[in-house]
Amino acid sequence: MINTEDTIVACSSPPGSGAVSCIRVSGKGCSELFKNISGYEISHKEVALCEIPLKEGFKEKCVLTSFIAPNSYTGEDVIEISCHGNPLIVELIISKLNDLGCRNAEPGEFTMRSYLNEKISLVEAETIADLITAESFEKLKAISKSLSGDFEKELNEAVLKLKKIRTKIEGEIDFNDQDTEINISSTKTEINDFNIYFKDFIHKIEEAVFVNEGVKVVITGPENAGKSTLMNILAKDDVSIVSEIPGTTRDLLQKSVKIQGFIFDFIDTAGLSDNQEGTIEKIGIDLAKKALNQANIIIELVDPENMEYEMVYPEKSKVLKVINKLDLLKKVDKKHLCISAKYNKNLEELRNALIDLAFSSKNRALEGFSARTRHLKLINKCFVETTAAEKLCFNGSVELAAEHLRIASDFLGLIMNPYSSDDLLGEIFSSFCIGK
Ligand SMILES: Nc1nc2c(ncn2[C@@H]2O[C@H](COP(=O)(O)OP(=O)(O)O)[C@@H](O)[C@H]2O)c(=O)[nH]1
Ligand SMILES: [Mg+2]
Repeated sequence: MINTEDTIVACSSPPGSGAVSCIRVSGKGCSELFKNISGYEISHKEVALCEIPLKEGFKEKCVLTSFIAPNSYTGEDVIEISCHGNPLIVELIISKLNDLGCRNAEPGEFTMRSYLNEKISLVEAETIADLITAESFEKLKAISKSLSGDFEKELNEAVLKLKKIRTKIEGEIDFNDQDTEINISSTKTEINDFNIYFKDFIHKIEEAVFVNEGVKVVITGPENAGKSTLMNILAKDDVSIVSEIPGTTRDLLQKSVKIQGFIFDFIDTAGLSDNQEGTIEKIGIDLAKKALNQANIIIELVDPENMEYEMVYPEKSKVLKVINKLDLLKKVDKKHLCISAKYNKNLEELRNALIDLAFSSKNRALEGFSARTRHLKLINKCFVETTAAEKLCFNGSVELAAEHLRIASDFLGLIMNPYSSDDLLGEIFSSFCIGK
């Protein structure tokens, strides 16, 4: 059960030594605490300089800043205590606050309270967590667009479009008298239009997730094609062992690389060839299969000796076939990108091809916003339902179609308003850092 009745405390600045550390306190008990520590009555945006007695006569000079509910991050009374950035001092202050009745906050608990007090939406809360961990300027820009509401605006548009269709179809069902057929031709068109629009919307969200969480690129292909060499040159680091001995790579090796500011997670695999006999090789192949299932892009790397290599990949995979060992190639294959991983030839072309596959020109110009896999999963579930509804409507099963549209709406609704199940909220907020 989520408890929002008590007063919580945590260090909100990074752990370790620094010039200043910030301890955040939130909850109903703040006014009493403020008075107790500083001797002043709490008022909004009051800043008080005071010495807090800690242990055996040791005192710490702190700056206390107060925010009165609802005008604070959490929507509750909040005190922020700035002290010298020594972890020991932070510990002593928190321990003192524990003695005064404060409970240590769980990860993300301040932001969860902010959400529960309707200061921010769930999408905003998630975006704040992403903002804190963003490792590139491009990502920061996309996140700031989501924070200013771009993603929610697009989402609301989809919600409203769907609602309009539902209202119409449910209205027609309600007013249908038993003797007449429901006229559903315009409803059919509307669901069809919605699905066309929604497909585009899904692409947008996919790219928004790529910007935020990175693009997973799995390198596969026959043994000795140069997969590990390619991995190393893309990673600008010796991540994988390169060897002419087949079957050297067995584990999955992963490395994040920035290309034109976007994050790509490259995964080097053992490839999928069936003539790898040993148990360890087989484990490597199983791992490779798993990775392929989760890939956003698959690079199938072949070399002049294995040009006929063919594999079946998971449905809907984006596969980029690339020919390596350009230096050994007798005739350049115009249909495919030819590179040399070892001699660094046409690698820029490969990087551009990856960007083209992952992002539309709009997102490349960094006009896009950010989103999360959680959102995309729900949006995809919604699409399964609206596609089913379209089919049913065409077959004349209007009531069933309406039911699928209702479920589709519910999935979209879960992005902004998950069931307020404690477990689900706990799951979302537990990935936050402590003190946020
Ligand atoms: N000639 C040539 N050899 C390459 C090239 N790229 C990789 N190799 C060699 O091919 C062999 C197999 O490379 P490796 O990266 O281990 O292949 P993997 O089994 O696909 O991971 C090594 O001896 C590499 O040096 C290339 O562009 N040209
Ligand atoms: Mg290898």
